[in-house]
Amino acid sequence: MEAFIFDLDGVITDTAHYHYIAWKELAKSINIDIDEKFNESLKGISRLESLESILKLKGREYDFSYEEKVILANKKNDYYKELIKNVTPKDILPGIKELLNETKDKGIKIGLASASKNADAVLQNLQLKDYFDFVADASKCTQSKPNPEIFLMAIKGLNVDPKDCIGFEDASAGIEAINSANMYSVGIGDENVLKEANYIVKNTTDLDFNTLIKKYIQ
Ligand code: B16
Ligand code: MG
Repeated sequence: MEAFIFDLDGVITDTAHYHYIAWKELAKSINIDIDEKFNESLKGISRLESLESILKLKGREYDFSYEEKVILANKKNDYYKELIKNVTPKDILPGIKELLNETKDKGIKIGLASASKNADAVLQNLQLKDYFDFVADASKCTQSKPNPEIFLMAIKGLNVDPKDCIGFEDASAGIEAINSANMYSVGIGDENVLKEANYIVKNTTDLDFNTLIKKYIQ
C-alpha cells in the first residue's frame, strides 16, 4: 500500500452545509429557492456546474451570459469563504484524525483530491494541512468528477502507482472517478448510492485501518 487519497467535503469534514447556506443565499438573490434535498445533488459537483443545476431548476440557464454566471458563482464563493472562517478542528468528522495518524505511522502517503478550490483554506482551518503529502489543485483541473483527473493529479503528485492506492469518497461521481483511475475505492455513506465502490462503510467512524488493508488485499 503506497497511498490513501481523500475527498474533502463529506469525508474529512462536512462543509456541504456551508455550501448549502451560500447557494441558498445566492439563489434567493435571483428569486430561486433551493432546499436541502436538492443540495444533495450538488455534492462533489464544481462551482459553475452547481450554478447551472440551480438555474435549470427554473429553466433559467439561458437567462444569463457566461460572464454573468461567473459573477454569480463568485458571489456564492464570497459567502462561502465568509462561512468557512467558522471551521475549526472540531469539525473534523469522527474517526478521521485516528485514521490519518495510523496511516502516517505506517509510512503510507496521504493525498487530497477535492473538487473545491477552497480545499487548502479548509485544511488549514481544520489544522490538518501537515498530514497531507500532496493536495491536488482543483483550479488546475479541467474535468469534474466522475472524470478521474483530480485523482490522477494526486497520484502523480504523490508519485505512486494507482493500483497501490485507496481512494475515499462520499459521492457516487467520486467513486466512479476513483474506479476510472484504477484505484481501490472506499465509499462512505448510503450503499444504494455508492454501489460501485469496492468497499462501503456507513460513517467515517467505521473506517478502521486494519479492516481497510484486509479488504484491499482480499
Ligand atoms: P468550491 P469535494 C466539492 O468538494 C463540494 O462537494 C461541492 O459541493 C462544491 O461545489 C465543490 O467542491 C467545489 O467547491 O466552490 O469551494 O470550489 O466533495 O470534492 O471535496
Ligand atoms: Mg465529497
